[in-house]
Parts: sequence; structure tokens; C-alpha cells
Amino acid sequence: MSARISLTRYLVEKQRVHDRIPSDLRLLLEVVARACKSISHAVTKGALGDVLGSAGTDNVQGEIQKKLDIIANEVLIDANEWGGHLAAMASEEMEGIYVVPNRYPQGEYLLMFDPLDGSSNIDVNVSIGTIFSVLKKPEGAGVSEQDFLQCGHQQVAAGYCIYGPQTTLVLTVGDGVAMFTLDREQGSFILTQEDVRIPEDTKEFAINMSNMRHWDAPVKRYIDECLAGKQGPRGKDFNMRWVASMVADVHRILTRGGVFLYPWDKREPDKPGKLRLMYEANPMGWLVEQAGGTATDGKQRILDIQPKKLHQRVSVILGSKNEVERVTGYHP
Ligand code: P6P
Repeated sequence: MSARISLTRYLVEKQRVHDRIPSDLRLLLEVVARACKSISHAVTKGALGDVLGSAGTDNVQGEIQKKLDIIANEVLIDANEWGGHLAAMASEEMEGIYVVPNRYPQGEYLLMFDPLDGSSNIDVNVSIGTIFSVLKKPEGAGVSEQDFLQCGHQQVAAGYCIYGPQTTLVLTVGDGVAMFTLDREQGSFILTQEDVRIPEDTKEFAINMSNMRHWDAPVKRYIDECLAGKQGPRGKDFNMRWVASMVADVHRILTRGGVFLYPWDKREPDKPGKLRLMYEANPMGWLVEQAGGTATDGKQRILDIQPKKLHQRVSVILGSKNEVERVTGYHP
């Protein structure tokens, strides 16, 4: 049996052998992985752990917070604030940034996360996950929200942990995508796939079809052509999947290809889309690009969008290169 490579060994070799990542970033990623293990433990308790249901509060997005949203957020804050590798954190669940308290040393990295993406699926036992993105803090004293407003192509690490039948950590530091499956008996993430590649073509699309009447013409044209199947302009039949957990849909696309769309729609014309740029679209977009896929907002590369606000939203079309380029090409 080939040697089992743990996440720790993988990161140490990235640091020592390939000089790919500095020790502080290695430490940061190990801490995030440990936090994800704790979140996975809480998630898998379900009804036995009194962690299901609503917390009775709304988050900064005006969405009802689930108990596990708050638990996951607290786990990530508690795990990361004392290590000396971070200057500040930002979360979907917090309005402003969380500056590392003065009682701890400040580091040179900024960590953003959606602590529990897909939380509408928590109570129905469908896969959910944690999404994270790491930036370098710009030079200079102190840290502010402005320091976070960097384009996605400036990320130094990004990934997610999906809490499904397996708990799997998926990570990039800019030289490809690797997947680590949690060995619960040992409590270690074990490397189970390296150099993940997304097929350039696919027959599978992921979109919330109930919003069809609200879509813009280019997206409607693309989906109509997929639905027309063999007899239509695409000359092939398509399959559809929609988990309503971005982590689960992106994991499927990284594993077997596909195209994911959460486009602008006319329900709230001033909102560019539902998903958030900084801690959903940017980390997922980088992972997809690192695996040979493409990620746009319908008009431009997601990773080139200059953020203006911490929680700004964006349209997202990502996955198999040829499909994303087709949908993007339909946009004026
Ligand atoms: P809808 C989960 O709430 C999320 O932010 C993404 O994970 C997911 O892709 C999307 O929203 C689902 O949205 O409108 O289909 O419920």
C-alpha cells in the first residue's frame, strides 16, 4: 500500500522541499484544518448534539442564522486568533473584520471564511461545508477592512472542507488542487487525490431552475440549449444537479466536471448575484482555475474583480472550461 501522506507531511514538504509556502502559512492551514475537524465533529452529531435548528438571530446578510453557523464561526475564530500567523479575520457571519486581540501576536495573513456554507441543508442532513481564503496583509501598521479588499488572484491559499459521507479538505496554494479525506480513527486528513483536473467538456449543469423566469437572456439561452438535448443546437443530452450547497456542487465539479451557475436575476436588479465574492466566489474560483476550469461573473474573470465591499455579492459561472466560455460568450 502506498505511503499514506498526511496533510501535515504534505504541507511540510511544500514548505521544505518546494519552498512553496512559508512556515507561517503552513501553520495557518494546519490550524484551519484542525478547526474543520472540530466543525465536522459538531455537524455529525446532528440532533444528538443539540446543534440543529435556528439560532433565532439574523446574520449581516439578513439571513436566519442556524446554531451550527454560529458554532462554526466561533470554532474558526477561537482556533486562529492566538497562533501569531493572522492579523485579522472576516466571516459571512460577522459584519466587520475581527482584528486579532492585542494579547496575541499579530501575523501577516488575513483569513476569510464562510464558516458553514449551505446551512439551509443542515437540518435535512445534506452535505454542507466550510470555505476559506487567505490573503497577505498589505505592508503597514495596523489592519483595516480596506486591507481585505484585494482581487482573488492575490490569494495565497484557498480551500473548503465538505461535511458529507466523507469529511474532505480540498486545498490549493497555487500549484494545483489536492484533496485530503479525514481518517476519523486517527483524526488525520490523509492525501487521497493530487493534481485534480476538471474535464474541459461536460454534460452536467448545476443551477436553481426555479429562478428561470428571472434570468437574463444569455443564461436562459444556455440552459434552454442544454434542455433541448440531442435534438437541439448542442446535439447532446444534459443532466442537472442542484444541491443548494455551493461546496457540494463545486466538489462534484472538481471530481467529475460540470458547470455551476448562480447568475444575476431580476428579482433584485441592484444585487449582482447571491453569492459573496470574498469568501465564496474567489476561493472556489481559484480552486476551479487551479484544476483547469474557468470562473467568470458572465463578463469577466472572477479573480480579476476589484472588491469594493467586504460582503459584496457576485454572479458566478464556474467549472468545465468550454462550457463556462460558452455561457460567458453569450453575454454582450
Ligand atoms: P438557493 C447556500 O445558502 C448558498 O449560499 C450556496 O451554498 C448555494 O449554492 C446557494 O446559496 C443556494 O441558493 O437560492 O438555491 O437556495
